[in-house]
Amino acid sequence: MSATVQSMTAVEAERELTDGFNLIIDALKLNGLTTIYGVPGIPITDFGRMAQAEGIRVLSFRHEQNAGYAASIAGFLTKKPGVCLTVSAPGFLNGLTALAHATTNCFPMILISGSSEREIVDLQQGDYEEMDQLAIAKPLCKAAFRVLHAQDIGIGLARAIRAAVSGRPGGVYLDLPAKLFGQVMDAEAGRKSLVKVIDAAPAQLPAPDSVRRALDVLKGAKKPLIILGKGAAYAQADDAIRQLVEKSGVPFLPMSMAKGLLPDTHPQCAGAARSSVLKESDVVMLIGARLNWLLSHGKGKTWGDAPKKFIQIDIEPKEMDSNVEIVAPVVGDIGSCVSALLAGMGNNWSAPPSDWTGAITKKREENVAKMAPRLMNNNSPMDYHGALGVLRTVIKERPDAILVNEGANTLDLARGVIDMYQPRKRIDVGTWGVMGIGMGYSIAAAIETGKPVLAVEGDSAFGFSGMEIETICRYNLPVCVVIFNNDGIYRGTDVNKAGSDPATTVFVKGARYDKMMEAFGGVGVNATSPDELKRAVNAAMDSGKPTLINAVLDPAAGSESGRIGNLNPQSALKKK
Ligand SMILES: Cc1ncc(C[n+]2csc(CCOP(=O)(O)OP(=O)(O)O)c2C)c(N)n1
Ligand SMILES: [Mg+2]
Repeated sequence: MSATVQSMTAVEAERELTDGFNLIIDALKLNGLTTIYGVPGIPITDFGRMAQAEGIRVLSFRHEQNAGYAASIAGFLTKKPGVCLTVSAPGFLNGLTALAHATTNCFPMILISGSSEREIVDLQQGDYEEMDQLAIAKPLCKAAFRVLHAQDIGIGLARAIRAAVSGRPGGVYLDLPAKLFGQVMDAEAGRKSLVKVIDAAPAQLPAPDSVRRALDVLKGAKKPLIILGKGAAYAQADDAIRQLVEKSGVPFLPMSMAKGLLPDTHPQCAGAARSSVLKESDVVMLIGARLNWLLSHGKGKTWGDAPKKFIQIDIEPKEMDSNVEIVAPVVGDIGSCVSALLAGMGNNWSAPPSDWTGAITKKREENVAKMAPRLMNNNSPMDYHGALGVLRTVIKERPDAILVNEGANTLDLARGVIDMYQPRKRIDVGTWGVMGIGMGYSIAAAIETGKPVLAVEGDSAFGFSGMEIETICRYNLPVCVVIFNNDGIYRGTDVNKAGSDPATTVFVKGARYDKMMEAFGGVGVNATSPDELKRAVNAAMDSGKPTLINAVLDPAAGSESGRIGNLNPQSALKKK
């Protein structure tokens, strides 16, 4: 054989082979998963490089937890699993909080972690980053899979996708041992082994009887209320939900991340009359909302003494009767259930009694009027209401911007003050009230939607993911971070009376977070009054330049734990 023929044969032979690296990339692309959030390192560095070279967008973060939160919210925003990629043991563990968060919040997400040599890990012989990751992930997610052979990559990813998005969505762990990446197999057989998932989240139609029962209960109501949860926002059944609310004439209350499904300024929105409608309603229809702690479990003082009937629409049958009796369970995907209810309502549905809707409108108007002057103050240093009055207008003028929000007072007050106008534009701490979602969410929101992002962050909340402002600058994302800097957790005024260490809830006084942003080439602004804040935020939203605004708040502004101080256990022995 001549030298040329020889090398051609070698090329030919190579062409007919594929390997784990390529099969994973091909499987992801085949299923439309073209964005990865992660942190590189052994054994996935080359995988990330190759994925990038093959047209997958690979966003490198500074910490896996933030990449994980990004993936989780990408899942919420797109109904496709968000993908987070990490190294073994420590990287995996860093991503795990976000995986558990995704599961708790019903966001579809796949955490893909490289792992060490099975033979050594299982004999506990001390491998590099040794850990039985699959076993550890299992209780924290909806499903967990490990792929050992290249020919199983297609099936493995297909199972992960289905588990993440079908039924009630959640987090899935996919364990890929280092050896898998380099495993070689015949290219044709490899192609055939890939699986394109057809109809990953099949519609689940509600039983006709359950729909009739729900409508009968709703029809009999004198004081009906609809509560929209983030499951309703996730469903992307926006038109049907709006039609159901409007056709029924029933007042609605949006949970935090359901705000904007119908505008907060909608005449039927009872957001500004929340405490009275919860107490006084007689029939409550929950749409993609759970009766967990955020709704006081459907009982107790919050819900008043009047007897209540609950109708619940949820894809998960086990959700029914989780806290109180559900007289009309409707199990199915939100889109199908809402459409079936709409169809069952017919054309002569009568609106709820006007003394009920009128009383709510009156209450709402009173509360809005009470709030209005506080939102217009120009105090310096700022208080929450002065600063939020500005941001409320920013979102009103830019209803398609995405609002990210975390903190205690910063969260609770922003949720109440900032009206939302479009679905899935408000993303926040979710079911756990977790701090640390801020920058990961902001990055994913910008990447997945292409819309400008406004992140309203408590100074403590920001600290959990603050290093990712480098990531924001690196990818030049249209993110404006506003830090409500009150020098601490809840307040900056606590004093430790017992020694020289600072109190546990306070930070460095007068910190200048804006200077951090400048270190990475972003725009940093120190804003000491609502007027300055307004100018800075508008400039950032107009320019789309990565910006961080240090909003100087009165350190005494804010209360313990924001609006949930009642959840703090109290010591009977506490010194007065
Ligand atoms: C991961 C995590 N750790 C700790 C907490 C407890 N926590 C609740 S709110 C909060 C910070 C509140 O301070 P800040 O973000 O500055 O908001 P402020 O009330 O001062 O506006 C903390 C640490 C949490 N919710 N999540
Ligand atoms: Mg604070």
